[in-house]
Amino acid sequence: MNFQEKLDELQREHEALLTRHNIPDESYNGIYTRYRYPILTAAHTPLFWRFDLDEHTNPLLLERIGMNATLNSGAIKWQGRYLLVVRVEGADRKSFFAVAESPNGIDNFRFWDYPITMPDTEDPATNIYDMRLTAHEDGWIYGIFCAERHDPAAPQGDLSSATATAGIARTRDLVTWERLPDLKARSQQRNVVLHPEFVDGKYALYTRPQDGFIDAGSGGGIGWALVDDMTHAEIRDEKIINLRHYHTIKEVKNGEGPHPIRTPKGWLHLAHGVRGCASGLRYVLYLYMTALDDPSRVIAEPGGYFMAPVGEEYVGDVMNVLFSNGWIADDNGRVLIYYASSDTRMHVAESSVERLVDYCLNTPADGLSTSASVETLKRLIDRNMKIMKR
Ligand code: BGC
Ligand code: BMA
Repeated sequence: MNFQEKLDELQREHEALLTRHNIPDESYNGIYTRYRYPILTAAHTPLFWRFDLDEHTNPLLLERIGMNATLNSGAIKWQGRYLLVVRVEGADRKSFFAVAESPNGIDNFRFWDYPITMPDTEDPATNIYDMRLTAHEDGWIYGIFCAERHDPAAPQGDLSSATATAGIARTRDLVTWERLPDLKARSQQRNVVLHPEFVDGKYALYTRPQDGFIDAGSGGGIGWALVDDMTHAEIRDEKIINLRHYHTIKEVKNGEGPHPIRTPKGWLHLAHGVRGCASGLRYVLYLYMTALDDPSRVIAEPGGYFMAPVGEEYVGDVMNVLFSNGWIADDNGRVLIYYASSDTRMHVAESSVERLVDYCLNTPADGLSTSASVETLKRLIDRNMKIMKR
């Protein structure tokens, strides 16, 4: 096959992948429906990001810049369009942000031509990832993400120790981004999320204090902090609002996902929980709700996970991981949950505000022991026995 024939073939295959119709999965729990096909993979990135299309400089049509994964995406419905700010990871392990757009939120996702140029601060990060998008009532769209740097205090020869800080930027069009100073905090921070409304006239952040780069350590869980000014954001007081607990799905770590959704019965939160096991860290998703008049007060937390990996979701660069930092609530109550599996690819699941709130308010809480779980189970069986005998 000559250069042009091969290129035509690649383009046909790429177009077929991008325009593939997505299909709801058949398995039923009433709470959400997964879609069968991943919505974004490394293969969805444009061919013109990966190949030099000039036959003179690339006569063998080799891939010049490899893409490794498309994962942990922020999400926003903007001017009626479904946009993801995707964490794209190159073969060189550097993540960058790129917008992918879909007409319906379910399939036909297509990357904008250029990735986002995120300005650096005076202390440039080595890697940035996992953006949370918030269209704030102040009129800006904020993106808060993890900025990772090699730990300046690492002993010589230790090339793995790193520091995690919350990077902050804002935009009006998702094309041009104004970088603001990184969040000032006493501890390292990852999974920082901006609440969409002012609280007591201040900006409100969900935080995740951590002792080290990986270890949450004495950081007790998801925190909450009020900040006067996003252009000089500094955490002075931080309280833990959603705690980790022994022998739960969030024993080791947890972190806020996207910003919560306002519902008539409270703020609906999506988060991730992590536990350790022989095969490494297991990341699952869970939900909780907080009060409308005080978004830092938990009013419901169903026991256990909301979503955990299934099938091919288990497999990838970092096995046994579901992670979400983006969801979209449509005006009609539909909720699209964007999640990545095993740090490799993006998926969508569909639900509704009504179903997710029902799930939160009526799923039994974690009783924190086997006997409590068995009593909870027996109560449901007892009630059902009466119904089944009728
Ligand atoms: C990776 C992240 C990961 C973090 C902690 C970073 O280097 O890029 O995906 O969450 O380490 O393990
Ligand atoms: C983290 C996250 C994600 C990632 C996960 C699993 O700590 O911040 O970037 O998906 O680890 O590697």
